[in-house]
Amino acid sequence: MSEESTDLDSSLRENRVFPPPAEFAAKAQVKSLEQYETLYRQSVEHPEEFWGEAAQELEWFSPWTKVMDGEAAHTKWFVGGKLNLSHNCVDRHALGARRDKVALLWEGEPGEVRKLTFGELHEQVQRLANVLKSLGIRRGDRVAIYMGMAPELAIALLACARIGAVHSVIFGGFAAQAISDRVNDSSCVAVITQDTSYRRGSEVQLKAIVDEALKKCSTVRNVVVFRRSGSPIKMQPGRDLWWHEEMEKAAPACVAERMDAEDPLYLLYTSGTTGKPKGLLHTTGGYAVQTYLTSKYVFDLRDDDVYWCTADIGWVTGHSYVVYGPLLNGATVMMYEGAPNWPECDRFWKIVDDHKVTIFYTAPTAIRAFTKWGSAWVEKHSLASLRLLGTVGEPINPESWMWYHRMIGKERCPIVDTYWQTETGAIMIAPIPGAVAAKPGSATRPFFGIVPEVVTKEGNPVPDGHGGLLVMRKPWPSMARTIYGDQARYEATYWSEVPGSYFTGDGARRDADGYFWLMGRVDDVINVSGHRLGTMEVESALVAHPKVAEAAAVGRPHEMKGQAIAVFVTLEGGHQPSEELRQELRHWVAKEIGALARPDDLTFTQALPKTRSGKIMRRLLRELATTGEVKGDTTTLEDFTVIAKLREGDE
Ligand code: 6R9
Repeated sequence: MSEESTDLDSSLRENRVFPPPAEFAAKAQVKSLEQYETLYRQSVEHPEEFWGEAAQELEWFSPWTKVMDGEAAHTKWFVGGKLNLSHNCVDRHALGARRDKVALLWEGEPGEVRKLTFGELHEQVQRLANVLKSLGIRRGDRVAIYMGMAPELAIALLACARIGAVHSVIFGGFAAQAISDRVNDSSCVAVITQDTSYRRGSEVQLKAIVDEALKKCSTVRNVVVFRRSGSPIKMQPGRDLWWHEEMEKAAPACVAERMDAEDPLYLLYTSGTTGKPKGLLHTTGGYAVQTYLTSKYVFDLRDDDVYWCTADIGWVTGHSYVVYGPLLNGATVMMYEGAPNWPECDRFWKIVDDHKVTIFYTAPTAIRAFTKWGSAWVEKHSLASLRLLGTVGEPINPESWMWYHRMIGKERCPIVDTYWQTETGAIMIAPIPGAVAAKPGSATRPFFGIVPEVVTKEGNPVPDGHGGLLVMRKPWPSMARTIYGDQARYEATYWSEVPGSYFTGDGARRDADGYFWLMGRVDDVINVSGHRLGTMEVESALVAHPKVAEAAAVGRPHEMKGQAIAVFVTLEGGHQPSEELRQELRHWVAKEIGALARPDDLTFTQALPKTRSGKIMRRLLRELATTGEVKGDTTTLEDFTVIAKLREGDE
């Protein structure tokens, strides 16, 4: 056996390579591997030159004196430069050639369509900025936003950015307690919300949840309420204001604040490994430059694209790749309000055809759902407008990748697997689609200026082909600058584990071609008899079985082996759990990866516990596999009944 297959550090034994389609590469901004490699080399050898040049493509009120200054956790970017992101996302286009180009192309779940040109967006953003000002909101104040996927959500972000208020978007699926915690952590002075929002045919009571949350928040003076459904809600006199009434009264022009490059732009909370959510703080200049440049190159954006990232703006992907990145590029951004399976499982494909979407960016968890629902839903639609596909959020198992490539991309569209984090602000590792060949399951090679490395706990480089910790050796413009109110935790979590480097918390390996293979969070790596196994490998093997829909693998302590593998499996429709199937699947994994990977425990379940952004909560499964119950924090869990059902054991 080769080194590769005995070393279970490196396990996704995937060796298919998909070069950029010639037709795509011919028109792409970066057309060949040589061109990528030359640009990459220049970008890391002369980062100040590289990022400085990229920044010139945006509009600055006054230039920076130094591209970067300081080091590691303390790096500052575009020192002294003044700019405004709302101005760059909107005014720059509205006052130029794109005034009548559609900026936001929105479809509500019930089916209505709205189109806002850059000119219209410009007016809406300025009016809302004036509304916020009229409420006494000033530069530096924190404003919480709790909305569904309406154009007004994007307008709210841009209006805050315009006046220098720091937005803190709270995903519309969070419960009241999560809102109170986040609002209080950063002392928000106002909340922007809406009456209700549509999801799978029913209404989410956003305003009522805000009312509940604000009982525990003393710093909020006002609540601005966008009317989406018109369903009856309670308005608290003196505190609550209707969006449409205030917008009508507000003046249509509002000069954008001159923000310093290092001024805060937004806060976004992530659920870390500990109980308390971390409010990651992103700043203005560096974030603008890297979201702009990654959107331009990774999605190979062209002026006639209809770009659709299916993420909710409540997550970082929505911030960087629904709002800021594409709008900085003057792109037409598709937004959809509701569920992918409403009214039927082909809603996304219908949207792609109806609006001639050219770029489609989604999460592996969604792709697995589409696979489970079956190809017939896809085959009803042409999807001929698509030219590029993307994924984000977790490693994609090669099975799903192939399905995406064949069924959605019709073997014509490159797939960009984009690796990054809330903390990194923008894409870090992803193929430049006209230049770098894809390998299913690999995020491939670093973006310009990014220097990832796989290292040991001590920070020593790990040889290619072996697993280790993924770090970033060099700072990058869009990195989060701190955890709000907790600089010590920021430095301890990200900049102290591996001295001098940024620690991602992910395990990875690099192959001989310099491709990065993400192996999941390091706390998700299972160590069986001294051999490390990515949970992802076991899952990937299971999902490749025709009867398995989804799988999650975790480690639990084991006397002899150090750790044993516990897996949780959901079956494709029409298949029933049985002892026979349990043995078949254990054997299957052993056959796919090696006897070492044979799951010790296999639990059939109807659903896996997931965060609202679709990530499997392995922490909960680990706890369940270890102790037989779940006591840990479940605030980000999407469906609480899942845990109760899992606890009951096999169904
Ligand atoms: C953008 C986003 C970050 C974590 C990250 C990693 C996982 C994201 C990935 C990926 C493998 C990819 N992750 N993209 N793993 N391949 N293409 O998802 O941010 O919600 O903060 O999650 O997601 O484990 O550390 P966030």
